[in-house]
Amino acid sequence: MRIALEVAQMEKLIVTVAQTGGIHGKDINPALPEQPDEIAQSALDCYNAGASVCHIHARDKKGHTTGDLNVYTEIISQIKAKCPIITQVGNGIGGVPQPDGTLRAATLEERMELVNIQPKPDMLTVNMGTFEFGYLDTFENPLAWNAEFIKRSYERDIPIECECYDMSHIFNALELLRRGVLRQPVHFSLVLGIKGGMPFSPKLLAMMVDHIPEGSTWQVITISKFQLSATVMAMCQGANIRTGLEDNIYYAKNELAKSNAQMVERMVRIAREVGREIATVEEAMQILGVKRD
Ligand code: KMH
Ligand code: ZN
Repeated sequence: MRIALEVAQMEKLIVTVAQTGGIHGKDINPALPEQPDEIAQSALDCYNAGASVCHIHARDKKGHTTGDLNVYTEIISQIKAKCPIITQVGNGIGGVPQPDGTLRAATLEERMELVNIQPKPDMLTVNMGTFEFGYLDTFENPLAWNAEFIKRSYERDIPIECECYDMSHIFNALELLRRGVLRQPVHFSLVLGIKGGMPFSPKLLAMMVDHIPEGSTWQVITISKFQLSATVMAMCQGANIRTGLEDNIYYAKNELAKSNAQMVERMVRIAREVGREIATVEEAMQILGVKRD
């Protein structure tokens, strides 16, 4: 069991904003940034509010999720032109619309291409196991494919964040660590509340945290109704924060969030109130192992 740390002994807190996501769009919250200029402007607003990492998904001109590398190029270039926030591309891409109106999961081939984005993203995520993702049916993340993705990312000096939706995903990460594929410290996102993965409960979160190696960084991702309470609970245990419209379109019950920056501002405010210091981009780069050319 982990021994609790005093807040004053905790590492500086990294705030990630997941602004867009790969599933829902402006149809359910008009403030969700879809186009590169909107994503870059929102990233700047979030940086000014205290975010040091911007988690990215790409949309085409119609707002549909896309794996087109040119769109990622545009997004990352525009963000870099505005502020130094760490750019992190989600390797799930999301649900790509089909002619019949349904969504298909992005293919493993499309997703592997993300290791080639130019300019280089500062970080990439890896989803640590295959499971039935609520909206998309099977979300394929085979261990051997993940190992190859991580290997190619490290070849470009791009650090990885591990998204774990289930206990078994933590053990998949530990297996890749044992094989020397993943490097310490591992950066974990503990994702609770996605249909098909583990639901959110304080006990399930505590069980996950108990199984990550000492020295790892972690944050909790929960969607919608538990996001605020779970994130506050986690920050009091030394976790980093992820917030934003990818995970939650609401600011409060029945009240849509006005912007990603509004979500960041609240989390920074609460973190400061509980005594956590917010990491600058430079500090977050150091903690996450981000190296720029
Ligand atoms: N949508 C989140 C629950 C990714 O983009 O690769 C998980 C996520 C992973 O952000
Ligand atoms: Zn994502």
